[in-house]
Amino acid sequence: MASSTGVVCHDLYKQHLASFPHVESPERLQVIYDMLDAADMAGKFVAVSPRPATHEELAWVHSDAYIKRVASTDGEAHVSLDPDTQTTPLSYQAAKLAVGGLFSLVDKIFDGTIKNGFALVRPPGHHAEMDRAMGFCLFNNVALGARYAMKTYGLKNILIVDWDLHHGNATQHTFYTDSDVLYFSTHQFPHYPGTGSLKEVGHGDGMGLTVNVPLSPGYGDSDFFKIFEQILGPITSAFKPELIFVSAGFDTYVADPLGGMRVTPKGYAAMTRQMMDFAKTCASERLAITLEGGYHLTGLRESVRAVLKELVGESILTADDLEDFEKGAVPPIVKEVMQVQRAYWPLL
Ligand code: Q9C
Ligand code: ZN
Repeated sequence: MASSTGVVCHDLYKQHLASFPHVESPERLQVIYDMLDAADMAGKFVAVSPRPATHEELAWVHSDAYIKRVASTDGEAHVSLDPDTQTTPLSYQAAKLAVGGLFSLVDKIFDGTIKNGFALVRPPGHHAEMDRAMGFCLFNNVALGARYAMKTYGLKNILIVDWDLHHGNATQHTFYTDSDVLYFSTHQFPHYPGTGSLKEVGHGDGMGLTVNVPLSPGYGDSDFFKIFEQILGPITSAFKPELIFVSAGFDTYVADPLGGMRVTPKGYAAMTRQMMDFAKTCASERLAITLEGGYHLTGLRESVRAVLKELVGESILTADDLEDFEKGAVPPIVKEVMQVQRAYWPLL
């Protein structure tokens, strides 16, 4: 049977920050691509070829001056755009191909080749603002992917779930007053980049379409499961997205060097199952996942493997695992989020 899960891979993604010391390293994708080539994974996925995004497409989210600033790094040995964010000669090309990877994934979902997929790209995107690089990100891949889906397929309701350790400041800002895109983020707080408090709920036409779940360190598999079940589930049924994106960071992994969370590969599998269930309920199963952070190499590899296995219906979860997550205690933050969001989502 032909697989219905796509993966976006490209060697150019490994050229960004090649032979440059950085935690957001090419090795992150190398371990993932090697895992995909191993016997137990090979042949299970549809290879989706990315194409580079154009200047005009990047301008859906970024300013002309900023796009030109990133373009000016093309071929340059090393440029620092932000204290955390550097470029090497092929970074601009890789960044355009990362954005285009999301476009190609969306195209393959809408032409029926696949029902879901994972863009295994870098650089990551959710911190890249309209006019500046931040937090290892050059262009906002997921925000541009959502704009692409709206413009190309006429979508009116898109859900972006951001489970990276860090708040996706730039994704939130892109859609803050937008009635078409619901942004939902779980993140360590207070932590980099500083945004993502409970009180940030959107503005104007976007009021109630930003949902932040700020978390102290230490949250694990069943906590994330309960947060998605209790808050995201009801909101998603009411919002009825036609397509779901996930900004999937794996820096909530239990041993990640940048964070203090305790998520394991089984937790990511369960979260993926939840996203698939939400997508099945309202979005004709359309689910596009993109890689953001995750800096513990073997943790990243095993977590991405768990997500991919879930997508193809070869779950690493047992019935007991799922029962444990379902029986888990509801963390107190759930009530706090509900109290704030009830004004916009009466079913909470
Ligand atoms: N300058 C992603 O996970 N840490 N980005 C900054 C103080 C930046 C993380 C520390 C972390 C960025 C995609
Ligand atoms: Zn992150």
